[in-house]
Amino acid sequence: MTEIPKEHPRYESLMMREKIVEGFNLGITSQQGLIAQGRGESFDYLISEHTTECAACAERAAVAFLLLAERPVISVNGNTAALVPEKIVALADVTGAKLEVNLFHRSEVRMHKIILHLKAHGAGEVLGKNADARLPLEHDRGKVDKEGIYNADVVVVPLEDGDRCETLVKMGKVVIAIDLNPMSRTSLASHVTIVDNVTRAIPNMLQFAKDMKQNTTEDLRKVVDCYDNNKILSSAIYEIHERLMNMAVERGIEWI
Ligand code: PTJ
Repeated sequence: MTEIPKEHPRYESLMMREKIVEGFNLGITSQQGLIAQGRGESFDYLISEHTTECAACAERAAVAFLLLAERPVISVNGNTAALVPEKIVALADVTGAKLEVNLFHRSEVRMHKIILHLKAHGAGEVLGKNADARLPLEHDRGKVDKEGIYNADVVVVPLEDGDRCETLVKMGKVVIAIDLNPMSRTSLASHVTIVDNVTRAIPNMLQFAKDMKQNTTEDLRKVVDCYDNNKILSSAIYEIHERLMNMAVERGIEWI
């Protein structure tokens, strides 16, 4: 890993790159995952690389859905495994969710390496290898475990593709997406859209889960019932718009 000085103004962002590159070198992250990270970076820039108020609200609601769920599952791909292995394992632990590796660019070698990587970071059982059930999808993301995603009632999908997200919604599952692009198909199709970097979203969700774990079912239900994803998406887009306007003014661009 390249040494990045802590005082570098882009420290967090550069460290994320290092982790993704390390993930790639370990055979966890796909080549395409490197490109996806770049796409995420540009959207992260537009939200000032911080957790916005609406993202925090979505993260809290997501945790309430997870704690109320009967069969919650957190889906893990190559990017998530490289960026937040420890925290995603801890989140599954606190919420009682199962972990399932599900890859767009699936290979048995990568599946195996990601499962080992999660286990090295404290995971118990990690699903995904059996692939004994099939979602109605042409590509490999349709290969799932019967005891995991296939029968789940609530699924968390970080860095998802639109097809599978829409399929999971059609199957009647509550889908929680983590996606920095508030206008992606995934973001629009999900029940809860967290417009935040997975590196902030998962630790925030873990903290919410620890804080809310003792809440009554009634209290959790209140959080879920008053959640409005359309409001969250429109706030996310509004925040991007405002940030761009403010930046332009700060940088001396005159509006004509
Ligand atoms: O590991 P695999 O084989 O399953 O492949 C996974 C990738 C990430 C390659 C695959 O899912 C993919 O192609 O993803 P996309 O469509 O490039 O990215 C999905 C969304 O995630 C995009 O809207 C990105 O802006 C967003 N994104 C990228 N990095 C992050 C992110 N969202 C949150 N946190 C990030 N770090």
